Amino acid sequence: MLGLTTSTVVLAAVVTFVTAQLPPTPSSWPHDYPGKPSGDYSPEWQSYFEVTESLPGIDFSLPHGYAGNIDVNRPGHPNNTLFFWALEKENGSLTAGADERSDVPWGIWLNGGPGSSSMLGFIYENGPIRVGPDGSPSHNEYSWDNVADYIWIDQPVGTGWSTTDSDGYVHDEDEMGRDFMGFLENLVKVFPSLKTRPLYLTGESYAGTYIPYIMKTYFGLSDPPVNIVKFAIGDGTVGSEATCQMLPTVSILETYPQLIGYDSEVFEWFREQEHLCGFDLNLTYPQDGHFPNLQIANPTDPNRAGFVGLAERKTLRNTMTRLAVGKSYTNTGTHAVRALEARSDFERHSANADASVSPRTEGGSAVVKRDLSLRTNGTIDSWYGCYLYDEMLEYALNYSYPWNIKGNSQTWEGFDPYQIPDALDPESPIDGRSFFNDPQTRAALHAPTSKDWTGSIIYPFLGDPVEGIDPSVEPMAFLDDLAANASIHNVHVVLYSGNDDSLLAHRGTEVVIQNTTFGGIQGFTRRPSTPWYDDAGNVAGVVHQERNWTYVLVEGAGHLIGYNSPPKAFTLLREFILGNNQTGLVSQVGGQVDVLGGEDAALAVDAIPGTSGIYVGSVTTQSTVEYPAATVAAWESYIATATATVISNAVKGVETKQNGATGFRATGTAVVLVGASFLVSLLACA
Ligand SMILES: *[C@@H]1O[C@H](CO)[C@@H](O)[C@H](O)[C@H]1NC(C)=O
Ligand SMILES: *[C@@H]1O[C@H](CO)[C@@H](O)[C@H](O)[C@H]1NC(C)=O
Ligand SMILES: *[C@@H]1O[C@H](CO)[C@@H](O)[C@H](O)[C@H]1NC(C)=O
Ligand SMILES: *[C@@H]1O[C@H](CO)[C@@H](O)[C@H](O)[C@H]1NC(C)=O
Ligand SMILES: *[C@@H]1O[C@H](CO)[C@@H](O)[C@H](O)[C@H]1NC(C)=O
Ligand SMILES: *[C@@H]1O[C@H](CO)[C@@H](O)[C@H](O)[C@H]1NC(C)=O
Ligand SMILES: *[C@@H]1O[C@H](CO)[C@@H](O)[C@H](O)[C@H]1NC(C)=O
Ligand SMILES: *[C@@H]1O[C@H](CO)[C@@H](O)[C@H](O)[C@H]1NC(C)=O
Ligand SMILES: CC(=O)N[C@H]1CO[C@H](CO)[C@@H](O)[C@@H]1O
Repeated sequence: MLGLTTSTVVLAAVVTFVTAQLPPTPSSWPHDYPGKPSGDYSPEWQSYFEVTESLPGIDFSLPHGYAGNIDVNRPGHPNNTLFFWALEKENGSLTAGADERSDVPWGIWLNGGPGSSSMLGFIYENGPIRVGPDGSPSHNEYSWDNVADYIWIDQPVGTGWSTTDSDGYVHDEDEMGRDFMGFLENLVKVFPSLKTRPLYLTGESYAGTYIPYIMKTYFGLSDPPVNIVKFAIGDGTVGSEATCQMLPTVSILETYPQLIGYDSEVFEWFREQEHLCGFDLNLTYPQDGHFPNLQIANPTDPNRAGFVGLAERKTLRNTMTRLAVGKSYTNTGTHAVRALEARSDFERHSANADASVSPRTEGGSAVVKRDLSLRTNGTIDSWYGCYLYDEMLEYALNYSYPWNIKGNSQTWEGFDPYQIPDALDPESPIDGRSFFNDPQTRAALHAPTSKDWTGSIIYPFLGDPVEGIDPSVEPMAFLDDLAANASIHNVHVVLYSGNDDSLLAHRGTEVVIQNTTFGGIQGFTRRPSTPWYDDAGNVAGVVHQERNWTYVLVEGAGHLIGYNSPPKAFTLLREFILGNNQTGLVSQVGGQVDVLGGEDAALAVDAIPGTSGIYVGSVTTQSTVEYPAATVAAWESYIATATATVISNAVKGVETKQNGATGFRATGTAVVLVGASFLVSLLACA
């Protein structure tokens, strides 16, 4: 495939590649372990699910837990089950009786995909086990079961250790929601206190699609099986692909100007493209009227006909249906984000046709740049169309140090869409197969023997029999309705984002919030700019809360927040998800607006600068690349002017509304460097 040059042939190759990777839809079913009760689910099943045997390589004590498969009650599909692994906060807290502990919270964690196992979260993010790059497990003291009884669930059916017959994979998100409710009905028969105890439904990435659909199903039930009080989505796919992935490009560049070598000309060029594509939405607080339904303009270059064809076949449009397969996809053992990969694959093979590329060397640090003069001249780039994210990645891999040296533009290794400053090549693997498929683990967790565990599959949605892509509309399309239901049922909402995530960057989440009416007003009424702090007392990002919606930006973490920073993820959970910490809460006190924890003008910006260092090395960080101080300084003075309008407007708003309250820092793009050394040490020990 690498030798192919004409676009038509490449298109065929790419499509074959994508189709060929669609997994068959095998059947699987739960395994009957000794002592399985015969009747309907009941507390009698607790001892069947109890995890009593030790797990391989675990030389520390794990919280008391329960695991196994539970039916989803789908008519005609008796083998359709979800797999769960539940951990008790205290011994006996999950096995409480029906009327006990009625105000004690419990939580559910869902990874995304679609097709990613939540066991990945268990061993790489927020569970008590952390599997290292060499496959050996160590203890994560920031496991979420320290805050509440927590249950990691593999879903939809067929994902991870969840089972389904080959005709039983979900057709769409509505079926997913019904399956999930069926599972919960049975789960609460086993653990009766869970029926009434407050449930916090949490997840990440494509769970940004699952969770709103689960909530929609839940709100449609007159007698729901559980009592959901809050849902929280991290780096989620709530908006469309245009909103979540293309629109944030300029704010990503502002966060990590290293991606364009701190080059203001290139930045201006991207800003022009952003404007031409209609992605320069102006967020106002509050927002007045819905944003348009953004479209991604296709390339117009005749040589890109294949790309356009690919886009029209939805293989590209629904990139996010395949996103979270991400790092864990085990075919290559690297972080191939598959649809992105397919897309980039096409471009890479055709890129030599791009005559305007003229690398040059600067300053001895292997910086090259593309000559953009005359490239577009006020029009949408004919080569990329409005696939701005793709253009940004390609630009970095081709021209920006260190990606242009360390990255492999054939395989995309060396660029981590999940965590921008991570330029490790190869990546630290996220796998877990050897741990979960160990017979000892399998038996201890009462896992199926009819299949092997894999971290991610390309989920085959039966509603799209040709390509298996999720046919359901993005949750943004019904978010006003969902928010109204949430208000009626007093369900609180938390949306959080890692500042270093490029795949589903925080700007997209902010657009989603400003495009939603909750508590009778569209969007937040004030720009988020209140700092929150980690347990060491360092600024950890921005928090903002209004009318039972909370937004949290986490600095020093990417797409997988618990992976990058277990302590920050833990504090986030304890304070803002499970907890009711009111930092960032806007309230009216005698006609005066008050924001708990204050507002910091330096945080009232489109983009908070990321870390200055880019981590390079093989599997673990060997060194950190920083651009020359003069380059950075020049950029800072440029960007302060370039974004001055936005910043001063924001601050003016704050001052007016606060009636002269003090405490605002000077305007400008103060660099908030948080957690650089912390991150390095984390990666080094990961
Ligand atoms: C936890 O409770 C179970 C019964 O539910 C009991 O068998 C076990 O010994 C207890 N473990 C600890 C550490 O107390
Ligand atoms: C369901 O599982 C059983 C094994 O328990 C298997 O024999 C049967 O073929 C499965 N049914 C389907 C429809 O896959
Ligand atoms: C809102 O709740 C109604 C039931 O009151 C339900 O029919 C509808 O599907 C729900 N919609 C969403 C998006 O939650
Ligand atoms: C946002 O505001 C800028 C400056 O006023 C304007 O040029 C741009 O067109 C606006 N964007 C949209 C999508 O309206
Ligand atoms: C804004 O919300 C409307 C529906 O209320 C939707 O049609 C539109 O696509 C959304 N726009 C963005 C940019 O999210
Ligand atoms: C760019 O556009 C301007 C008018 O908008 C035109 O005068 C100029 O010739 C164009 N340059 C090129 C190289 O096409
Ligand atoms: C927010 O939640 C509180 C209690 O949890 C409730 O009293 C209040 O009405 C809710 N506010 C809105 C705007 O939904
Ligand atoms: C709320 O969270 C902040 C973290 O930003 C922390 O500093 C503060 O102590 C918390 N407040 C309470 C009451 O726990
Ligand atoms: C993907 C891409 O743009 N590749 C190009 C990067 O730059 C080198 C050197 O100029 C070209 O040979 C590649 O085609």
